[in-house]
Amino acid sequence: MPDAGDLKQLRALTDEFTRFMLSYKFAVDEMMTKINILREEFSHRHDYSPIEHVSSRLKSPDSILAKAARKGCELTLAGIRSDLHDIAGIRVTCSFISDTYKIFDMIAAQRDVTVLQVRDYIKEPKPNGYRSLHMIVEVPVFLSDHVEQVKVEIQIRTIAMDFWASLEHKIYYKYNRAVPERLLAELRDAALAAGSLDVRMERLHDEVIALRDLGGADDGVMDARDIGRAGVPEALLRMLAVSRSAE
Ligand code: 0O2
Repeated sequence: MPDAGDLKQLRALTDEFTRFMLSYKFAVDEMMTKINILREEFSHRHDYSPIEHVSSRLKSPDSILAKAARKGCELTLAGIRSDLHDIAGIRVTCSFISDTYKIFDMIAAQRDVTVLQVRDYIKEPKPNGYRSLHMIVEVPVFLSDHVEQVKVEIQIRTIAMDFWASLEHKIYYKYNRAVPERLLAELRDAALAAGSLDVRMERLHDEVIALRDLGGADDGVMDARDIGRAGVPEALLRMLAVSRSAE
């Protein structure tokens, strides 16, 4: 049975690990706020949002330990903090390839964000077909007695890239990392198809934007937040007046 000293030490270690994980949670909160502000402000200024979806996750303690062992990093919190870059992760899904670079630039331009590493798997896809734009950033987290610089991995990709990556991830784990060559070839093929779909969709989108800029018709829908702000057509007002006087 553990004695009081052991229990005290266990409690102190648990507390230290909890504070370690909390710093990553706070860093994710900071980055999510920044990204949501960019998303809202961009849609307000440009009438469309380059971001379709944002999600975040923290690596589980088991997965942190497994990756630290795999990378041969020093098994201390300081060693893990310095060598593991993706304990905190954010994924930003965009409609179009150009949007992924827009988001990247907007994040990198923030004064308190330091970009530590960039991996552009969109320009240079991985041999298996994986495409995504990765950045490791560091953000300050203001705690009660000190400021900590915390790393966050941000993956930015299109819907098609994300669809491919989540399917590939599932297949990879289903086959316990030993995926049959036939499936690997199909995945490479699907990645190429997703790549050309991205290019076609962006070209179509650019055409639609050009038409709209020439004064094309509106698309017939409105955001619920605009109720009360959008004007009511004169013909509709006249119709309401007629039906009211008939009541
Ligand atoms: P999980 O389970 O998603 O967290 P480094 O961290 O720099 O030592 P790493 O991890 O190879 O080296 O960096 P890289 O290549 O930037 O990959 C980081 C993350 O990108 C991975 O984290 C995956 O989430 C994703 N990723 C990279 N390559 C692939 C791929 O081929 N297919 C899919 N589906 N995702 C990929 P983890 O920790 O490997 O996995």
